[in-house]
Amino acid sequence: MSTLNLGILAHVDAGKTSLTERLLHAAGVIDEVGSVDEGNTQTDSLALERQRGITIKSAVVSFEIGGVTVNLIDTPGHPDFIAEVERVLSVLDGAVLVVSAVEGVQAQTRVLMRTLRRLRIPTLIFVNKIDRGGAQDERVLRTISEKLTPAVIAMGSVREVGTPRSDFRPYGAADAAFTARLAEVLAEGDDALLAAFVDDAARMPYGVLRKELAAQTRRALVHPVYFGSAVTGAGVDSLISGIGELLPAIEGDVDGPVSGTVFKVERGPAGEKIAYVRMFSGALPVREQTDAGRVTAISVFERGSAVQRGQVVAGRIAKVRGLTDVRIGDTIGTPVNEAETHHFAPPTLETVVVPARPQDRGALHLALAHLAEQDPLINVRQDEIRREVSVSLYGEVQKEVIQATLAEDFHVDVTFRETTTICVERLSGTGAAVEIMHEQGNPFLATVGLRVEPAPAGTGVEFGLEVEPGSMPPTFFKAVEDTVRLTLLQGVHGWEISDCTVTMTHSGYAARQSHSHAVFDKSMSSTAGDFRNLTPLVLMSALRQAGTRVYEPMHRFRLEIPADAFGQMVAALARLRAVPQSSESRGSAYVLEGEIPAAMVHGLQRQLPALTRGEGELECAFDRYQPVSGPVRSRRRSDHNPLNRKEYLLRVKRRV
Ligand SMILES: Nc1nc2c(ncn2[C@@H]2O[C@H](COP(=O)(O)OP(=O)(O)OP(=O)(O)O)[C@@H](O)[C@H]2O)c(=O)[nH]1
Ligand SMILES: [Mg+2]
Repeated sequence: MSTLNLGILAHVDAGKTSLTERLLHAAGVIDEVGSVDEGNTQTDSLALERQRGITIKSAVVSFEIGGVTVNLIDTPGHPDFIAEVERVLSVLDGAVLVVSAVEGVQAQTRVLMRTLRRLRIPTLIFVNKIDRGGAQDERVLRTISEKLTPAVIAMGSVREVGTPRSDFRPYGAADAAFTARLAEVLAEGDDALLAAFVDDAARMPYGVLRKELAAQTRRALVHPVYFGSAVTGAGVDSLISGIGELLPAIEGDVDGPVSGTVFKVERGPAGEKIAYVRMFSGALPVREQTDAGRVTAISVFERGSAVQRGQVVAGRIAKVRGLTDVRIGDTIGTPVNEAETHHFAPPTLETVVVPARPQDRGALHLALAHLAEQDPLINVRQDEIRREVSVSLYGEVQKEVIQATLAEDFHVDVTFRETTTICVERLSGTGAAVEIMHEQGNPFLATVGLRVEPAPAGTGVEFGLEVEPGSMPPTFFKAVEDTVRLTLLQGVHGWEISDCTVTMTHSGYAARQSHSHAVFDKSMSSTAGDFRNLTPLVLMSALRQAGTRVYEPMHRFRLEIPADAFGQMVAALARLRAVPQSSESRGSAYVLEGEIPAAMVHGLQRQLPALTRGEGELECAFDRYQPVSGPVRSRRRSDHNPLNRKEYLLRVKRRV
């Protein structure tokens, strides 16, 4: 049976979870439609989700359309939980992007659509909430084609938009304007069709156009647009037909090599690890030994929830138990594609987590380790000297969720220190340094030479050799490379250098030897430790020579405020180091767009109600990094400073 793994994505509150509920109902999986507001939906099943009425974690449910198993993944829309969306993207065959007919295209809508298009994920657009007062159909369609992509085709029209009676009527062969639009848009993506179109657009058979529409939707060249309401159910049947007709159902290669991706990890009632695996090829049976452990149980998503099975085959999604060492992003079996793993910006904030009761320190570490399994980007870090633990964050809502989860699931009450931004460091030029064994106060039995060069943003750290790979035992090279990567987590100013090329230019070691009749003598022969200790000194000196600059994260903002609040708002923005780049008056409101340092976003959120009598609306999304002007904040950890040679050598000596 073929499968379609379908993601539902949108800006927060657009109606993803409500639509998921409707789809399950229409497919006959549930008898009654649950409601987010009453906290009884299938996919918002966590207590916190039900209390807050927002989705926090991605959730999988399953239904059937015309012989195809559709695994539907409901994702969170709040930007603080974008990491959940990121992990899901690699397992999708298609997506439905939900846009609210009232709010229209929003900040996160653009971020998501940009990524879906870059990854060429076939995507239908569903304009939701047509029943609500203020809903617009034509205008939203126009902004979709202006702000998201011009390659869109409305699949029908809306009657009585903005009223509870509103409904969606799909277009057909008899709608001349629709077939003309189809021919026009599809001709853009297909030369043969273009030639036929130029010849005689009116005579193109409808069946051909419809087939071509499916073909081009599957190649993510065009995006059909549906309208409806997750609350009244209007348009939902048409959307379901569209999912069946236009998105690609996959017949997986069951006999191929075993290959799957882990996109979610959770803990079961007894604390056991459960990995959500999407299989791309082959079959994974119970009792199979994998790198992460032996599979003890498998439940495959089918008609609603997951049912116990002896194996999971290509195309399907299953909950797999027994993989004790598994982590999010892991591959089971052979890797499928070397696809990029980061589609969105990493967290830009961090905060120190403080247990309310000092005796909870141990419990806190354990709890955070569990949370990091489910959310690797929270990136738990410890400062041994200050005895502090800090986590990375996307925003204040995520912080509140972490606090509530620690209290409810782990019984650890915590507070947070002030939230600070995570900057990055980038190289300004090229630098090189070398330390030769037995020379110039190099106390280690190792020779290491390194050259560092800047690399374009987003390309990561590349480590290469300019010395013969056979010139040293592989473990020594590995020690150098591992230490290089570790050291780059804290550049000259203590911020991560995430993009650069490091080349090893010199190498040397003392071969294994000993005094006659004695055993191996560490003082005469190199060990991996010599390389681990020497590398930070060399690398830091190369980095200092190259020069580094600190960059801070910047967000794009869009503010909608009452016109009379304009003057005060502009003054407040200036205090927050925000730069408005455009302003537009819309009746009695003003729309302001521009850039603001990530550090100031929370301040703006806090001041907004007072500045606008509670009427202002703010959307923010990470945009880029910008060099910090003025003094830079250093984040160098107190217990680790290879920049200070004397102190560093003393510390290494003390440790040995
Ligand atoms: N009138 C109307 N309200 C809707 C519709 N769809 C959703 N809502 C309401 O909008 C709010 C948000 O709905 P959700 O389904 O939670 O939205 P979501 O996109 O899942 O939100 P997050 O997961 O938190 O990003 C709830 O109060 C819903 O009742 C709709 O079609 N019409
Ligand atoms: Mg939701």
